[in-house]
Amino acid sequence: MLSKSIQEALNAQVAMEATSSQAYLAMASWAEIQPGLDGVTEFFYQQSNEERMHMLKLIRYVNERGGFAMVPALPQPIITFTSLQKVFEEFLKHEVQVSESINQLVGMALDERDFATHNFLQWYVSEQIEEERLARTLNDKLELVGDDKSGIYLFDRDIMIHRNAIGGGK
Ligand code: OFO
Repeated sequence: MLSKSIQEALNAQVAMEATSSQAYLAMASWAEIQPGLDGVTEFFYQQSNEERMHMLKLIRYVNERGGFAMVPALPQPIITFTSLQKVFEEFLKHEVQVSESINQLVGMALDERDFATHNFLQWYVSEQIEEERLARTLNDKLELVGDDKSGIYLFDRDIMIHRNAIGGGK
């Protein structure tokens, strides 16, 4: 059985994963209407699906442990961006926040000696290492490319290769 405080914290994480999913969906939609960003579009549609899966995993865990997972109301995410760089800066910012939140949850599970939740959260800990690494790699590449159109072309062409290489897609 989950304690009230752990249940609340897990529900807050549900909201965070749902917020990530919406944020990446908005990025996908923005990218889709830009000329030539097919790779980036696909990347964010897949990221969005992945975040939804992270949310579902939490929902099912909370309910399985005798709690009640509450589907949250969500604010509208950022829907337009002034550059591709801005999109990826937001992506990294988001992932760093999610990692911090997971770390806090892990600490809380330990404090409360809720070892089942602590164990459950280890999957998220590893996932966040990969997601942050992916976001940083992509930001570094974009910084190198700057405004160079052929660089952006290659970035878009290769983005799914980087995603698969770093281990995204869970
Ligand atoms: Fe849910 O993994 Fe990133 O945010």
